[in-house]
Amino acid sequence: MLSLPARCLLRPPRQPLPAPPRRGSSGLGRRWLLSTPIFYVNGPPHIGHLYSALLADALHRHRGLLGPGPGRLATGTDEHGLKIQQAAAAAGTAPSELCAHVSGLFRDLFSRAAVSFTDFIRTTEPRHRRAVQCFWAALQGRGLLYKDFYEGWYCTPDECFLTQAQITERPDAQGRPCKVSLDSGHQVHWTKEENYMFKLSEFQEPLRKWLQGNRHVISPEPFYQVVLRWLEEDLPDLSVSRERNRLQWGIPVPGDSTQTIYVWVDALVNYLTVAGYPDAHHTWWPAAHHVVGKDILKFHAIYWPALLMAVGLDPPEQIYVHSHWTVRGQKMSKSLGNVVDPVACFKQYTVDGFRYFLLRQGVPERDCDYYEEKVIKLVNSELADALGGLLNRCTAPSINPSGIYPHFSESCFRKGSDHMDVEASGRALAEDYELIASVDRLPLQVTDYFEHFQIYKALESVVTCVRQTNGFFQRHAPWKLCRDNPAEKCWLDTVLHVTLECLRIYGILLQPVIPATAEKLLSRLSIKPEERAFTGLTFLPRYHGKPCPFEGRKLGPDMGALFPRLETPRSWLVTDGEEGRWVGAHAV
Ligand code: ME8
Repeated sequence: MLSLPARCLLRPPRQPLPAPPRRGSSGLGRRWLLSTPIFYVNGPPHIGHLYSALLADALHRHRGLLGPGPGRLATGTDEHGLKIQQAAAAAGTAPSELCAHVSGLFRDLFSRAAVSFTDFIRTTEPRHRRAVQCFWAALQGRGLLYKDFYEGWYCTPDECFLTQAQITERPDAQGRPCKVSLDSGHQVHWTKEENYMFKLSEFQEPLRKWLQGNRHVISPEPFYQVVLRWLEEDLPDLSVSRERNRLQWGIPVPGDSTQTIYVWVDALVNYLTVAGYPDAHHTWWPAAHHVVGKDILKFHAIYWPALLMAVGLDPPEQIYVHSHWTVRGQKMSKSLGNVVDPVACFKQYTVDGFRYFLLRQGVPERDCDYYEEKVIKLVNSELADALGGLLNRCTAPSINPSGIYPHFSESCFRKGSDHMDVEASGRALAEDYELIASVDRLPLQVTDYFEHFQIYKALESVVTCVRQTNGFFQRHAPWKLCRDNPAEKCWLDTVLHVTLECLRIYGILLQPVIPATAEKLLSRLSIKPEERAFTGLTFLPRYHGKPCPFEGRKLGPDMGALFPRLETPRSWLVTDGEEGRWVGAHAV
């Protein structure tokens, strides 16, 4: 039997609800506990799951490069509930086997995708069972649970209860009328059973106050507004258990063997489990930053903060919400057979190529569409041609035979106000000064975009600078300059120095998104691991009158093209739906 800490089981006097907590600062220099949703194991992972994990990974890596606050990134699998119980029964396998297998697929995918998770939680683990039972005992101890007969619509694929207003009628595959969730389109069933109810209605006002006092706690902003609107409607109490005879695959209610804890309460508590609840969570809670899809916003922005307040804990510091990926304009679904296999995408576009595509094209505010040609075009144009081409051109032995980080000459590229005077500014042109100003601004801009959950904008601003640098290189055509002429050599080296400096900044800033490519780029430039942090990042120090530690340094070995151009494909791989097996080629 699992032992719960005594404080979970005691029934403390009912305490007043805690005051709505204040949102923390942007997180710089503070702890952060980033999380992805934990994913259901009724089917293999697809690109939507990968996208959530990549967003969280990029944020985690970015924070790590800013230092110095310690951070964690948790992901994992949600393994209990009716949906999994039914999926296992349909597959003729034990739920535990299904869970172990599919959880392994998620874990492997995230490892392969270079998701830098520090914890991978499975809700079937003993540490989690103990946390959930302790959490339940705390709710009960505060008098916030009661038993009642619950009657209403239940949607098993979404694992949620719905009101009459949240359902509609649509014909099923055989044309028979069928009740479905308005939101997800999944079928619903009428249920009537005795459940434990959580007094969610008591939290309507505290939730409102919390949100009003923390205007940035849910981002992007339109999702914050959605939650506020939900809170203007009725907030009924929430059924938080199911009868054990219907749902065996779950954590039993402590002290009542006839009931199983509702899978969403079970799942949400995972964020506390990874923080060390019930014994050691105070170090990490409430530094929680959840990345979630818009489909599970209500669970994270209403139920979860209310449950936390109910046990006397602060709500999470931040909820980052993203929209969904569609495939060639259609919702991704098993029944349509258009579920895109991320592993096949890695084979086709490389890991960094696909990471780049998802994070560059994914705009959290709106749904984004995946199709193969778009990936190839974007990745070839921005990574292979613009970035890789630039590195290739400025390190080519014909142009830089000594293979060093060349010297910068102030007399060719003068600092400051005299740049309007062409004579005084040496050989630099007005556009060159614009480039310097853009790259100077870039690190702050990128950090600002990351902090505002706009990674796609951070990438857009890097690409704009990469293109500007290509323009600079093209404009001064260093391949036409003669090394034997001292004045030309000075300018040639300066053009190369500026270009390499730009590439160094891009390599450092791209680390959170394309870690392997950034590593290759920075190694080629001979930038040491300890020189790759965002802190103290100075672009072109020689221009600013400071010494440059890289000047004169031997470049790293040439390991070939930075990013190989992708072939135009003849096929794309999809799963065949219900069984989630990977099938062969589909003509485009
Ligand atoms: O809801 N585009 O798990 P789930 C982008 N276990 N992201 C998508 C997506 C798409 N088309 N489809 C899914 C659950 N996602 C619960 C969560 S958390 C305590 C419990 C992503 O397997 C997105 O993050 O259905 C979405 O919220 C999540 O996967 C749902 O995963």
